[in-house]
Amino acid sequence: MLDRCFESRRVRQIQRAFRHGKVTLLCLVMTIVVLRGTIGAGKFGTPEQDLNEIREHFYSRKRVEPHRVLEEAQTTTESTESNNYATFDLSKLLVDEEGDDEKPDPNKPYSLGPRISDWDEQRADWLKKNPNFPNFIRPNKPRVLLVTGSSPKPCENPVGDHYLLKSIKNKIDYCRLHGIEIFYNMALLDAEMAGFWAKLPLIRKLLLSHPEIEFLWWMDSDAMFTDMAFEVPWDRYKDHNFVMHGWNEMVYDDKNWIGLNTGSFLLRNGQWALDMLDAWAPMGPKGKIRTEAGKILTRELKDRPVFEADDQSAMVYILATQREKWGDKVYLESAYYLHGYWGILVDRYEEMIENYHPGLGDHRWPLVTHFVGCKPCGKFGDYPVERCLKQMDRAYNFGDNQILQIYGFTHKSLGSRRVKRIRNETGNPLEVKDELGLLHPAFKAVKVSSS
Ligand SMILES: [Mn+2]
Repeated sequence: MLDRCFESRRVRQIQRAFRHGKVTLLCLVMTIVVLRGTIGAGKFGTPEQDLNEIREHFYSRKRVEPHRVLEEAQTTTESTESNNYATFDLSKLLVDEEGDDEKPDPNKPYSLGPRISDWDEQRADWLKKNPNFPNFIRPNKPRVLLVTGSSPKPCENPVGDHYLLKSIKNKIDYCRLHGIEIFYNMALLDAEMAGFWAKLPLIRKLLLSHPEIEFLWWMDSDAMFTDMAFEVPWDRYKDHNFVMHGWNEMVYDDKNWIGLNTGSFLLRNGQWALDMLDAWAPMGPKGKIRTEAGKILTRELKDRPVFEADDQSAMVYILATQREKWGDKVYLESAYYLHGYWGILVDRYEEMIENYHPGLGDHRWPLVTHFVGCKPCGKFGDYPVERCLKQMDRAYNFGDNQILQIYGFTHKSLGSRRVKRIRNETGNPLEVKDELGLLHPAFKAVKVSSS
């Protein structure tokens, strides 16, 4: 009986030892699995390689130190802060600092800055003293600065920021191909001129800081280049200072508020531009001035809805009422789309691809597609959000196809982010010619002086 008792106890002991052994073995296997994982011996590692790497792993603790530190930091802060970007509440970051801006004097008329009346002389003098910064980079090829920008704050919906990224990528592509410099602004330089008026103080500042710039090209963030091959006919504007898309009759005869568009325009650096900005600015200051000016504009201009004064209506008003003062230096361009309204263009892209080719810039292949009334970064636009975003994707892809073809790719369709190959790889990459000649276009060539 006692023996039997001892017998069964031993059996239990052996069983327990076995169980322990199994656990130990499991631990060993787990350790090797984990070590292999962290060291990354991968599926191709031989046992010898594994051993070597395990040895290296232990002898070079320094190398793995940051990993360990990160893990510790993660476990200690987990309770209060999250590492999860997907669920992070953005409003935590968007606490607005209290405004300590100087309050404008209501008795002083608004001004963009100190009065300058000899800018042409100052600039000519500077250009003479700085021959390495010529305002023309080739004959008939002015030095151009494309200026665009967006709000200092993130968009209302994060997807808006994604479209801003697409929009700047699109502009970078065009500017790189055409030898144009680019400036992206995210700072509100003058709180008085928030909204569509913010470009005025910015443009003035850039003209005065960069005398080497001959033309400043303003482009809204909601406008995209859809013809990467079209070069602006600079020679056509040699006697003009201000180029906007528009029609003389619609502006000067009809005073129609959409007779021109200020979403994409060219302004020549000079005293004339400073004077024009001074004439343009007075309806801009926010509050009572902008509201009251809006009433005048709605009353005086054709078909203008009731809303506060905007820069475009103000420009139509200035030109229509002071044509003799400004008209001879303003070129209202309608031979190509310096600005093209998206509503009449985006559904025709396939038809354009079928019948035409880039480089035309006009209704056959628009230089710019401008998403007037879509406000992907704001709260409310004039059109359904889905339609705007879908069509912006199409415009982006339409333009991007001309970039991708340089490298032998294209979007699967205008609605698709994905791309496909359009030619085979070759062992003689330098002999490949892209269809549009955009890899080394003539308009990008730099003339090196022989001295
Ligand atoms: Mn716009």
